[in-house]
Amino acid sequence: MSANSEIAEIFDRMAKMLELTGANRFRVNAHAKAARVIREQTTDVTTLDKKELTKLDGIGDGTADKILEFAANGDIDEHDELTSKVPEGVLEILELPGVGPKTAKLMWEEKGITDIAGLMRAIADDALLDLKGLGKKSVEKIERAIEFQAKDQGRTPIGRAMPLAERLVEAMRGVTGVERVAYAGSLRRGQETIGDIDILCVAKDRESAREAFTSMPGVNEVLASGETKSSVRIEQGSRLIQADLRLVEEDHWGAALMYFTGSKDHNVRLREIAIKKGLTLNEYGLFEDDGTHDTPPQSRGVHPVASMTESSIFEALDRAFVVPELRQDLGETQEGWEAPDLIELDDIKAELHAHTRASDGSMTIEELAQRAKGRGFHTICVTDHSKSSTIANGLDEDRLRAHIDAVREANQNMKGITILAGSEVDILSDGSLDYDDDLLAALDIVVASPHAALTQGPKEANARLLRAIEHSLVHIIGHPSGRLIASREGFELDINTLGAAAKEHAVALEVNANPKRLDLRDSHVRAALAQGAMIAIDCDVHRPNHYDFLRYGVLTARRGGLTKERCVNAWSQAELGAWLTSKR
Ligand code: DGT
Ligand code: CA
Ligand code: CA
Ligand code: ZN
Repeated sequence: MSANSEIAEIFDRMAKMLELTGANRFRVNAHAKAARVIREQTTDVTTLDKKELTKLDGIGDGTADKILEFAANGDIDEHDELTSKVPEGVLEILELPGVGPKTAKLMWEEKGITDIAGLMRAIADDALLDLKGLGKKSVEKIERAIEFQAKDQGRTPIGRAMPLAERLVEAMRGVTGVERVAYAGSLRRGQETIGDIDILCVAKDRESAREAFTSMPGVNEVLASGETKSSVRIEQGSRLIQADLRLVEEDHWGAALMYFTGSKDHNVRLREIAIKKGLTLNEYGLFEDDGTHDTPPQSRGVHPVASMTESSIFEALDRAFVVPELRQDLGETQEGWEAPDLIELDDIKAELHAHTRASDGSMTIEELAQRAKGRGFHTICVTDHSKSSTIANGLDEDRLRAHIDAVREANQNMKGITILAGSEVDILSDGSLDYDDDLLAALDIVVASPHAALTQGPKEANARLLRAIEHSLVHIIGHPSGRLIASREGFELDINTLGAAAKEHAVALEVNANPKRLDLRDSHVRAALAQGAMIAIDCDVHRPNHYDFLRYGVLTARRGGLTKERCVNAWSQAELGAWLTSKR
């Protein structure tokens, strides 16, 4: 973690703890503001002196002193003091959707609830209902949130696991004697969450490979270090992630990669196919073997039919090569299955959902566009929030009109990329939109997204989304289910109905590429495509580095079987323009 994000996190925590200990609003807000400002700095704030710090908008004398304190000591006294007052578990409770600071404070002070386990007991005992402002419905909501989190516990979002895995692979590649390294497992399949990171390695000198792996920076604990497998727990942000290193031989690299990439169900199918052909498939290769021996073929010196590469194994099984993302046991191992030409990162030529400082983004229109241009995009759409999203500083009608003018002007001035004026318009709880049609019609693009009332039941939620799809001025439905991975379940989508309606009304359904969202998810994409719908893959850019989310959106879409023809972001400028104007 960079110093800035570390300090920003500390200020965020302080803001929460101040609120929980009843500090005044002004102090709470000053800390929260400081966190936002620090997070957005491009220079390391620990290198600045007091004068430079106080020049930053939102950093006063007191905050500057605390940053200097952190730069000098690596911590902040006020933070330590608050940490000693507020139990860690209370902060965890505060993270639950549906629990605000007021509620967490009441639970703590009046019921002595200081962790999730205590909260679960209190719910089971019906002990929360006499707390001010907590009705039966809100207690049920909290209970669901806890259950939902428990389900996903221990799994790491791909957005955290991938950078770590890449760092590990890169570091191993630099170790003397290491000839091949790759990550396998759920990460290679592009799953939205990862249980552990599986790394395969071919090394001349196994001892130094093992040694390098178990002493990698960030390793917190070595769980095992044996002849062929080492396991460590490694720090990434505030989490510990398990990573396994498996040492394999060059001559069965493909078989090992295939075995440890999985999925388990996919592997089971392949082994069944092998058996039917009188062969045995394992992590050492594909062998001629009738299955009557006690020892495995590789131990009897049987020479494999295929083992060096994955494709040679698929070929020897008379099956088409299956990219890792599709190894899901959804028919891809059947005879005659045809590999779709899946969308690739480089196919994406437009970002259609992005925010500027006008609402809750950190960039100006020009910065946003420069970055898009740097990525080789032909189009960037400016889609700031609409008026009902007050927390996100959504634009009222007057501000939106002025913003449209500003976008048009920026578009005039900037060469090499087209900047379109749009909005991310709230889909209100009844499915109506947050602006009048006249104003929507003045926009080049309308992304309609649900932001509030995200706990609606399926009937209401699907009717709400359907109404937005049917609206003649809408192009894209943004993060349709509203889920947040491991924290909010979101709507239960009737994806078949929504996909069919999206096709009928020429609306694209979004795969929001933010790794906290990945919404639509892989199975939704698959179903929506089967109904003929188009898909948008958007980063929902708020900060410069959010363009990097794209890979996660693409992986999710690939898992759903998306080809570039059906992805609006992969269309040429002319095709995209024709679709957008067809709704004006
Ligand atoms: P994860 O880590 O829970 O996100 O999921 P995976 O798929 O990475 O699973 P993991 O780490 O337990 O194992 C990696 C791959 O190794 C898995 O996808 C298939 C293969 N594998 C592991 N254990 C077995 C097994 O007992 N049987 C079979 N057929 N394959 C296995
Ligand atoms: Ca794994
Ligand atoms: Ca594993
Ligand atoms: Zn957005």
